[in-house]
Amino acid sequence: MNADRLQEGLRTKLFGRIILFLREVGSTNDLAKELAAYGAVEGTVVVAETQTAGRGRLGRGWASPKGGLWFSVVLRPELKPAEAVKLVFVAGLAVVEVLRELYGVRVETKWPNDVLVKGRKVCGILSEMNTTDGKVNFVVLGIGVNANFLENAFPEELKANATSLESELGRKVKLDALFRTLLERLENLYELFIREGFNLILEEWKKYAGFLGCQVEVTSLTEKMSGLALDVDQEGALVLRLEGGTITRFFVGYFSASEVKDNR
Ligand code: BT5
Repeated sequence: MNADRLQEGLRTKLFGRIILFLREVGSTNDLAKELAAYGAVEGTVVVAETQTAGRGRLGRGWASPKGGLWFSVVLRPELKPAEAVKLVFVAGLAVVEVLRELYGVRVETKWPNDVLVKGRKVCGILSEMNTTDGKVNFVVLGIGVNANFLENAFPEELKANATSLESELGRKVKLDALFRTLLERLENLYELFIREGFNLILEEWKKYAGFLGCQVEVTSLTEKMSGLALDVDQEGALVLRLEGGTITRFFVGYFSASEVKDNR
């Protein structure tokens, strides 16, 4: 990845006007949250070639070898927390649309934060929110795309469930171009979400949701449940019909920066 060329021809108003590029960082989300806490403007982006402590949700790790696209965007939406949690769908939709358009891969969305190819994860999204008294100070949206490396770069335990663009396409992709296109789409969909609300985003996102109508297993903080995935509703909740016929909903959680630390 060429740091000087990341902004070349970038057609955004706000996203990526400030880009911090690092060869190596613990986690782009952590650094972006730190910058946001110091007042970084909306659209500030942190990109890294590798992450030594890449993070998933709930304290899980994220393998981030060289060749992947690992970046985080600082957002300052004027939304209530219950609305801002839906940003994870905005990011998922942006990734799915761009990967389909640029490379013709049949990627799908999986509730709430995954992008899959043939059932294997090619991208993960980590949305973290910082709030005070029910007001959103900032959201950091982290996106990790397994791009230019093969399966042997994954730790053994991930190989069955993870894939990369290079594995799927049989060639490398241009990371700079992927980054710019993603950032542009993300900004467009973010604006749409702020202007028009969640409906359009959700309807589009659901078009790519291969899991709907399938038997799925959901792990929440407290329990594991399996059932038929009926829908994702207006609140971003997964609607599941359990074996006995009971309908239950799972919500997308969110963590403020401090809560994430406390949970470890
Ligand atoms: C996610 O969490 O999928 C969110 C991943 C977000 C990564 C980006 S990279 C830029 C930014 N900076 C960060 O530190 N994070 C964000 P979750 O749904 O909790 O999934 C995590 C699980 O996915 C792990 O427990 C593994 O099983 C699996 N996994 C780890 N690394 C992977 C990879 N590179 N590809 C596919 N699966 C992976």
